Amino acid sequence: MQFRSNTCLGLWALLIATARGQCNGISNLTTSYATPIAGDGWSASLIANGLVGARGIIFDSNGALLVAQVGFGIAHLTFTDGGGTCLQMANMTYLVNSTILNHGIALSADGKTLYASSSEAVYSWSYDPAAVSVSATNKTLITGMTNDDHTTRTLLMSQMQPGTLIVSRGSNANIDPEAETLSSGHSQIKAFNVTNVTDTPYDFTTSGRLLGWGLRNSVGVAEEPMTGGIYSVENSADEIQRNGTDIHQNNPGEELNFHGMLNSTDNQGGNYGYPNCFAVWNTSIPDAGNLKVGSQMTIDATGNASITDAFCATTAVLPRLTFQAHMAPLDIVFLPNGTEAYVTFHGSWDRSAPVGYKIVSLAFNNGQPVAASDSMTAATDIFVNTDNANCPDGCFRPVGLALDKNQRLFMSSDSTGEIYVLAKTGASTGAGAATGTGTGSAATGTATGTGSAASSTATQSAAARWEIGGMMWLLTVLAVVGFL
Ligand SMILES: *[C@@H]1O[C@H](CO)[C@@H](O)[C@H](O)[C@H]1NC(C)=O
Ligand SMILES: *[C@@H]1O[C@H](CO)[C@@H](O)[C@H](O)[C@H]1NC(C)=O
Ligand SMILES: *[C@@H]1O[C@H](CO)[C@@H](O)[C@H](O)[C@H]1NC(C)=O
Ligand SMILES: *[C@@H]1O[C@H](CO)[C@@H](O)[C@H](O)[C@H]1NC(C)=O
Ligand SMILES: *[C@@H]1O[C@H](CO)[C@@H](O)[C@H](O)[C@H]1NC(C)=O
Ligand SMILES: *[C@@H]1O[C@H](CO)[C@@H](O)[C@H](O)[C@H]1NC(C)=O
Ligand SMILES: *[C@@H]1O[C@H](CO)[C@@H](O)[C@H](O)[C@H]1NC(C)=O
Ligand SMILES: *[C@@H]1O[C@H](CO)[C@@H](O)[C@H](O)[C@H]1NC(C)=O
Ligand SMILES: *[C@@H]1O[C@H](CO)[C@@H](O)[C@H](O)[C@H]1NC(C)=O
Ligand SMILES: *[C@@H]1O[C@H](CO)[C@@H](O)[C@H](O)[C@H]1NC(C)=O
Ligand SMILES: CC(=O)N[C@H]1CO[C@H](CO)[C@@H](O)[C@@H]1O
Repeated sequence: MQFRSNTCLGLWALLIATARGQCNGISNLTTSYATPIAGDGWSASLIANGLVGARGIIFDSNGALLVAQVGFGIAHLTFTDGGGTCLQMANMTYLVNSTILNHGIALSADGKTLYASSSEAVYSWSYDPAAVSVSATNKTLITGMTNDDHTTRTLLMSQMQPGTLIVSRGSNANIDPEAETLSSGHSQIKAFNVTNVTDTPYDFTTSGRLLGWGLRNSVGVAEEPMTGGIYSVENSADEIQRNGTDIHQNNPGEELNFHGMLNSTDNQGGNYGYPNCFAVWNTSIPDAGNLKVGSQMTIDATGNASITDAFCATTAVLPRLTFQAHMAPLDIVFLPNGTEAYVTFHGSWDRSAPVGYKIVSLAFNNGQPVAASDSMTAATDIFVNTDNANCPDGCFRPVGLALDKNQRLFMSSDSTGEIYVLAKTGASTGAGAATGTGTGSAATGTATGTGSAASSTATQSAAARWEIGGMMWLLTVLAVVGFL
């Protein structure tokens, strides 16, 4: 009884503090750029920084956030949690130190196996979330994925069919002719049964179940929780021309694609068009005919007179939604009740006015987007930079998304090495969890936190120097990191 009333009082204190915009001594961090803006019904806080190249993120079964850091490995983060967006990083520990890991991260259904990817391969470790440790050796599960240009290999463990790991591999160039051939293995999403992989790993190109091909670089992949529908978000081509006219500012559109469900082969394994057919965003283009938003169109780069709009219309799977060109979608996650999906847009480089650099919400119902496939307004902003004219240098660049058990939305930003949390205002998200873990850990948190934070800060300043000059930054990222 005593315990319960204390918990109750604590809960009330937190709720009142949160409502007043206070965090009981837990403050959010400050940004080196203009404070970003949360959309209507949302609040946001910056809760961790100093994480070089933070990409894919996922919560473990103990509520710690695992972060894949390009060129570093996998970090384990815990937070002092006052509920709502009142969080701050308490401890950061490296589970895996590896320079080859670059983006992909997943956990088995029981939370005891960790998966991560390099450009070439998918690895697994046994993972003890309580001891915060992984096995000394890893197992190689999938190999044969090396190619140029698009080098991330997004991983998604199915919740509907535990043991099935979905892997997305991009193209080796802006326009990659090899992707036209299924046997190249380029620009494909495949599913692998990783329950009991033998000592011989799968070869990505010759093994696995094909969920889709002709997908230029589909970095975000998610499973809709009510129906099990697999969705991906695709980064489409740069610098395109049509009928000799440069149409690259507003075309082609970025795509949301549907790949069916794992318990069926319906709507699955199709060709989504690349490198021949691309989704229309802006219909003010030469020879537009009956094309509308989301139609598959040809472009001059195909160099093949047989690849017409009519050919594209009959051979390429249509996107479920299309977005403004060059926004660069990198992740997608669904609310557990399937009413919304959130998508990160890393932001454009191939456009005179920067676009993207934000998180959006897409309304879903019965496992499908609510908006029509030719909608230009399907995406609602929920977290944006103050002024995209300052991007990329003076902005966050969102990459990974993860929902915690209280349905708060966590986001990584690779260029700034930061983690943000967003929560719906009015929802008492996280307050219950906070009473258990919050206050006690705050004091002891600093000790372990400082060691790893210090070493990453040193490298962070080296990384910060990359940002001197937009073009220098861009070239370095494209050459060294090699992804959007
Ligand atoms: C952080 O705190 C400040 C001051 O309380 C607030 O204005 C800001 O919106 C918060 N969020 C972020 C993302 O910085
Ligand atoms: C990773 O490197 C850090 C130092 O940068 C070290 O403290 C930590 O023990 C290493 N972790 C592993 C799992 O090797
Ligand atoms: C997995 O182990 C192999 C063999 O020891 C090693 O070469 C490779 O770098 C390891 N992978 C990662 C991501 O650490
Ligand atoms: C995956 O492989 C395991 C072990 O071979 C098997 O028991 C299981 O049925 C397979 N899962 C699927 C979905 O085929
Ligand atoms: C996987 O392999 C382990 C060890 O060999 C075995 O105990 C287990 O039964 C296997 N699981 C399945 C589903 O085949
Ligand atoms: C696949 O799973 C979904 C979600 O559980 C279910 O609604 C659907 O009927 C299943 N389809 C088949 C072919 O079993
Ligand atoms: C579409 O393109 C035309 C011509 O370039 C431009 O005037 C118009 O603003 C664009 N609209 C959108 C929504 O991009
Ligand atoms: C042009 O595209 C058509 C349709 O895909 C294909 O059959 C043909 O081989 C291509 N021609 C060349 C020269 O690539
Ligand atoms: C779905 O979940 C969200 C987040 O918890 C909540 O705001 C919304 O009301 C729920 N919608 C339905 C129809 O249950
Ligand atoms: C941080 O690490 C310390 C020392 O291992 C531990 O006592 C504390 O509970 C941790 N804090 C959090 C919030 O995980
Ligand atoms: C899509 C496309 O390339 N359309 C037309 C471009 O212009 C030539 C003639 O000028 C047409 O034959 C193409 O169909």
